[in-house]
Amino acid sequence: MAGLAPTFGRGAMTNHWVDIKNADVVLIMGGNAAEAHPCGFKWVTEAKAHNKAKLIVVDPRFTRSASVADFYAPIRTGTDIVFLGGVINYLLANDKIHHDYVRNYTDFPYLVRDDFAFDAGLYSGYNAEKRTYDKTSWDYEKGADGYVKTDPTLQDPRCVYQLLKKHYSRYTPEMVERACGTPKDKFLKVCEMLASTATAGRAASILYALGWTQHSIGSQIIRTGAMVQLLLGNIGVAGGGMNALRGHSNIQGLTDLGLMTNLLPGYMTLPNEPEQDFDQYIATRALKPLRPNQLSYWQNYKKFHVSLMKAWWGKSATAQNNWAYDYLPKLDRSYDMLQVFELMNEGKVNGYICQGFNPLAAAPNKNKLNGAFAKLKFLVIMDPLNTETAEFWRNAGDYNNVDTASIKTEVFRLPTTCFAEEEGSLVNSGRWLQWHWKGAEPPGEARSDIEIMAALYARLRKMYQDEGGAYPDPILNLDWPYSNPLSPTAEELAKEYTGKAIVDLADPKDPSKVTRKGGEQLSGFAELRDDGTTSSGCWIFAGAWSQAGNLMARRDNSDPTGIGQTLNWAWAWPANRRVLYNRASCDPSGKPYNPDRKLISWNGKTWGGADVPDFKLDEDPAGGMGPFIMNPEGVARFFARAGMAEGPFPEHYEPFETPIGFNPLNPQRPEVTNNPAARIFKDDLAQMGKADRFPYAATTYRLTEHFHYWTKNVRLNSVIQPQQFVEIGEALAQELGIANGSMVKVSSNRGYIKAVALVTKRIKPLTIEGKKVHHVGIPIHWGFVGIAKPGYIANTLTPFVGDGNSQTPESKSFLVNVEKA
Ligand SMILES: Nc1nc2c(c(=O)[nH]1)N[C@H]1C(S)=C(S)[C@@H](COP(=O)(O)OP(=O)(O)OC[C@H]3O[C@@H](n4cnc5c(=O)[nH]c(N)nc54)[C@H](O)[C@@H]3O)O[C@H]1N2
Ligand SMILES: Nc1nc2c(c(=O)[nH]1)N[C@H]1C(S)=C(S)[C@@H](COP(=O)(O)OP(=O)(O)OC[C@H]3O[C@@H](n4cnc5c(=O)[nH]c(N)nc54)[C@H](O)[C@@H]3O)O[C@H]1N2
Ligand SMILES: [Mo]
Repeated sequence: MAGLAPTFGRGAMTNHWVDIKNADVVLIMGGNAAEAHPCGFKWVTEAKAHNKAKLIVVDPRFTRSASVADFYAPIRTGTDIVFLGGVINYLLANDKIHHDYVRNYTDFPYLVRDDFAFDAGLYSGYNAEKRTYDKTSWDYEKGADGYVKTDPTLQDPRCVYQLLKKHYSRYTPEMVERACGTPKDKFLKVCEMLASTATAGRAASILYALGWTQHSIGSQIIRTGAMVQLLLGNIGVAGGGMNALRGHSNIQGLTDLGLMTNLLPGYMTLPNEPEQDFDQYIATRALKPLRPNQLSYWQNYKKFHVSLMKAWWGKSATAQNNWAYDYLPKLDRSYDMLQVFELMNEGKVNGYICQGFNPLAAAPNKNKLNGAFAKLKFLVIMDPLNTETAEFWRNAGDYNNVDTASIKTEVFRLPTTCFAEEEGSLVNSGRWLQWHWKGAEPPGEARSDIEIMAALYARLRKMYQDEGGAYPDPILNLDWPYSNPLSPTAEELAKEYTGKAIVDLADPKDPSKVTRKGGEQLSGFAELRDDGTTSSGCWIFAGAWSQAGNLMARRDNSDPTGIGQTLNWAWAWPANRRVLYNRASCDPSGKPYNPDRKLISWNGKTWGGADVPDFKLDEDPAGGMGPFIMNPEGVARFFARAGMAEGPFPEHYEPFETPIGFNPLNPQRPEVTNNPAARIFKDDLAQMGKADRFPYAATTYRLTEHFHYWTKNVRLNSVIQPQQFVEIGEALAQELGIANGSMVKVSSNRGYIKAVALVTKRIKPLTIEGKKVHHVGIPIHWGFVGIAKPGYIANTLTPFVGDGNSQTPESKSFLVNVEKA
């Protein structure tokens, strides 16, 4: 089993960094961009300086972002759905929505099946035993013609608009104040500022990161934010968007290339165990349009998939063997990080490869991980640095209290290079693939990850050749066309994932004409075919290295329209498009909603402008094709159908460790206190702490001065932030008699850490359901390896529970107690 640093959040920016300067309002919520994305944050400063933009920050703490905001509102951790649901209610009740946009570009008029129901916190189809839903009823009503029924008047009580309005009518400003602790007047002020962008000429940008994802309801928080943006008509327009500010410099590339256990490159998905039939696998992903004249672009799935299989298995992927479909693993479950460490803890995993990942420090419930690693036969660490995980077996006193002698796990450390010591591309949050060049030679015995993996592959293949094995074909037949098989170059790999023609490609309309010579690089994914004549390791990257060369290496920053659309700087997926869904920046006839920040428009014959149109260039708007071409609806969804684990409309559930112990929206129903479809295992559920012993709401976060667990190996960073501290508000410090700078013991139901108390004005108690709730802030950057002061691992405290869709752990909301140490 191999573990790469998992992506703790997902998504991307629908827009891009530079585009933030076009915003009229910026909402930073569930993130702290000034601290964690200080370079990108400069575009917020640009928007304020040149566009008179208003910056709003909503965070449990008064952060560095808040300190330069125009408006700050506090919120209790884990209650953002109540807040955002309240914004939805406000926008609908006060008619502050972009009417033309929602009527034409969303599923507002779509009718929902009669048997779909929502009752006191639960949707239809719940199975309490399995903690999952049968989602059959979560769907639209279809007519005899096979298309979804609609009511353009929006009067039908079963239309999405009416259901949405009813669902969020419970999310009143009073409810927001009671559940989130945000004073009503502050909440309403945020609503007003956002509502100012419901018109065509104004846009708001939402910037979020881990403060939204790291919750047992994280994915649904993000969906609620997206719904706010759709109501305001802020998706697809310059200065708008849902902008996920990603973490590691290339974590966007990690998800794009499918390095999640359930994904294939380009957001295709691995088959599940019941999906043994190839045609069925394709059919369930190549969705037919749900409304007339819609594109449903995923109908091209087979072209992307077959091209991927050709890239991986070359001549061995044939029409006869369904393009090597049997070589792909069929998932019996999700193998996300929580699941893998659970299996390891059950003693069901022999070996684990940790590549650029320090789970002992990064994953929740450190003590559980200690137990899990001790049950392995071997652990391989590929890392330029020493890590806590590589030394999980070392007794470091209180910091890592293990019985070394009883641990039999064999640990291998393979020193790797880091990005500065190799060339290649990094994908940023704005989906730009930017080529970089080697800056230094690797020290000592370090080898690149590629060389290590190639050498590992060569030896495994040799073993299969010599000794056979249960199913050697996928290993033996892997295509390995690199000039030095032990060291594929970045250029070779980049050309492979962007894609090429395998043989001469004939024009489908005129077979006597060749449109692309065999061996040439493709210009984009439109050239991909499902007959084995093209190959591309990641269809969304197709065209990044074309016959014109390496477009990722472009560095021309000319910006002809002045709105930051530098189409010749690097290359953005998909198709070098900078703003996703940019068709939605124009009205149905193709006229830009905001002529001052025009992305594209229709000139009567063709689409064009400052961006690469998200539409066929000659697609006449009179045909009525919707702008959300990846959805079979052609429009954006308020009603998520069966797409989410918890239900089609986001509903608030308390964090698994809740300071109030009940769900303010459904106080009478204990079974809906927490997310009924979260990722959780039995023992961990039993281990959740209660407010009687752990009364304070804790959250964890980063500091500009450190990068996770690496920079405690660097002298300068270790000098600036030498040791673990926790932030405690003045009121709590006074209650507990804790002095600024003194040592405190912070404990959860899973363990404790000791840290310096930083008593601050930046955290204030909130009143939740009549009860005073204090927050405790815990930065994450220390451990027992490195040159900073040795210390505890913050994740000793965090609960082993995750989101039901992304399985991201709930690191941002749990309960602790604080005592003088
Ligand atoms: N200097 C530096 N920069 C980094 C990193 C680093 O280690 N060091 N790490 C990178 C990585 S991998 C990532 S993923 C990003 C993360 O980027 P961010 O998510 O911006 O960073 P965090 O500090 O984890 O958390 C952000 C904020 O969320 C708030 N918060 C906590 N709970 C809630 C909640 O329930 N609701 C709301 N509204 N806010 C909440 C916290 O108080 C905190 O201010 O940063 C990246 N940038
Ligand atoms: N409580 C709590 N826990 C959290 C978070 C939180 O906010 N709160 N945030 C979570 C998030 S968002 C993240 S991303 C994780 C981070 O968790 P990790 O990704 O595990 O931590 P890092 O220290 O960033 O990186 C792991 C290792 O990658 C190594 N590395 C760097 N470059 C290379 C390379 O080129 N090749 C190889 N093989 N290795 C390399 C580094 O030396 C480092 O040891 O932590 C998560 N854990
Ligand atoms: Mo991250």
